[in-house]
Parts: sequence; C-alpha cells; structure tokens
Amino acid sequence: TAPVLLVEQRDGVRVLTLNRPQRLNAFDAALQAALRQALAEAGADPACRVVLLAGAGRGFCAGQDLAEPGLTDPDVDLGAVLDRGWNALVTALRGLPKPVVCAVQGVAAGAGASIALACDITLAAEDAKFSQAFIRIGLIPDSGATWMLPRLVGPARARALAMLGDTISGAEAASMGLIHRAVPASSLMAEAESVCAKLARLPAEALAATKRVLDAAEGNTLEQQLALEAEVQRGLGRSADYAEGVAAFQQKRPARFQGA
Ligand code: T3D
Repeated sequence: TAPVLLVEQRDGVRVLTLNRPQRLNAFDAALQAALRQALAEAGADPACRVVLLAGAGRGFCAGQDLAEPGLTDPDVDLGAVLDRGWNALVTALRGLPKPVVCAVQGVAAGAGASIALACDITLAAEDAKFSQAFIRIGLIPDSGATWMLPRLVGPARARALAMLGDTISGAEAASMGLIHRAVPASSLMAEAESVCAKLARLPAEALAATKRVLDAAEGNTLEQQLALEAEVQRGLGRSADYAEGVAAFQQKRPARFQGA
C-alpha cells in the first residue's frame, strides 16, 4: 500500500505530500502521526531549509477523516483526540524554526483549511475551495481556526466564514487576506516551488526568527515587541549571514547566505 505521506527532498526543500487522495487527503491517525514525525525530522535536518506541504490528487485536505471509527462515540473525549492530533500538528507547524509553504488545490475543508492557514506562506489555485466545514457537522472551527481567522480576515468576515461554513474560492481567499496568493491551478506547484527556492536561498536564522517574532507579536504590547525585536536583532547582528548580507550590498553582488 502507498504511504499516507510522501516525503521528498529537492535541494533545500522538504516536500511533504498528503497521500490519501481517495478521501481527499482527510487525516486519519496514521497520517497525523506521519506528518508529525516528518515535521520533527525536517526541523532536525540541516539539509532542510524549507518545507512545502501539498496534497495528492484533486484536493488538498478534507480535514478529519470522518470514517475513522468511534468519533461520535459518547465515551470518546474529542478534546483529547484534538490535543493529541490536530493541536499537536498546528503547534509543530507554527513552532518549526523553518518556513512552511502550503500549496492548496481543490478542497481545504475543516481542519484541512486550518492546517493551510497555520503554514507561513499559503498559495492556492484560483478555483480552490476553502470551507470552515465544521458547523455542518455540529462542531466549532478547530485546529487553531478560531485564532487564525479573525487575525487574518478581521472579526466580521471570520464570524461569517465560521458560522455559515460557506465555501470560498482560492481567489476570494487571497483577496480577503486569508492566504498569501491565488494562482492559476496549472501553475500552482511551479509557483509554490519558486517561493520555496527563494526561501531556501534566504538567511535561515533570520527566517526562523521572523516566524517566531511575528507569532510572539500576537500576545505582546508594542513595548514588549520593540524589546523583543531589539533582543533578536542583537543576536542576528553578530551572525555571519548579516555580515555577508551587508558585504554583498556594499560590493554590489548577490549574497551567499550560509545559515546559522
Ligand atoms: O474528530 C476530531 O478530532 C474533531 C476534529 C475535527 C476537525 C475537522 O476537520 S471537522 C470537518 C471534517 N470535514 C468535513 O466535514 C468535510 C467532509 N467532506 C465534504 O463535505 C466533501 O467531501 C467536500 C465538500 C470536502 C468535497 O466534496 P466533493 O463532492 O468534491 O467530494 P466527495 O465526493 O464528497 O468526496 C470524495 C471522497 O472523499 C468520498 O469518498 P467516496 O464516496 O468516493 O468513497 C468522500 O466520502 C471522501 N471524503 C471526503 N471528505 C472526507 C472523506 N472521507 C472521510 N473523511 C472526510 N473528511
């Protein structure tokens, strides 16, 4: 049987492809575990500078595999299931000290949309279909969606998306700021790979710090954030990449960053 997650390394880019296309890449426990492990390995491997998350087949991800046994069993603690599964994944994606690019074609429904929103830079096909499908099955948006949505699109749109569960296209998602960019479906993977290639050439330590400091801003006052920026910049100011970046600028040549 085919692996539920395909893992490939292309130059500095670790490509992770959800591979349960017959279920629109809905996550069962095996896919949860495989992606968690792949993210841990990507984080630990210096050869990996960027992660690209994609889905095989006609959709990105339809969220939780609703055919998994026991989900609606009253004895099952869905909160604990979330904690061990989706919540751990969102934490791993946000905590990974490397950029994660996401390419969405077809559906990104329920927690499948949440995962796409938790990535650092999300591209989608113009005709992709994002939906906060949770309400249709009697749940709230989860896997971080109630935190991400208002921050990305503002409270009014977040409420409408969450409460109505309507499907919006990739083009609409981009125009309301839910994702970075929508592109023609035929060029989605090429565009995503080009973003990854660019990130792979940029200074790794500064990219990791950018991700961490932007996330910290969500809970900080301006004063706290200014102090954090100063602290992080103090460290980066002593890095080889900063010296190289400034030297390259002065010598009017492209910079060759090494990473940490
Ligand atoms: O349990 C917890 O831990 C709580 C956490 C919850 C997190 C969540 O993600 S809740 C939300 C779960 N997801 C959904 O509710 C979406 C369910 N899927 C759909 O509504 C539709 O499939 C779509 C609108 C996404 C796409 O529709 P369409 O017409 O393009 O495709 P389809 O025919 O419905 O699906 C194709 C196949 O994939 C089909 O299988 P079949 O009939 O050909 O054998 C369908 O059953 C399967 N599939 C699609 N989504 C799921 C799924 N199988 C299992 N789980 C799914 N989520």
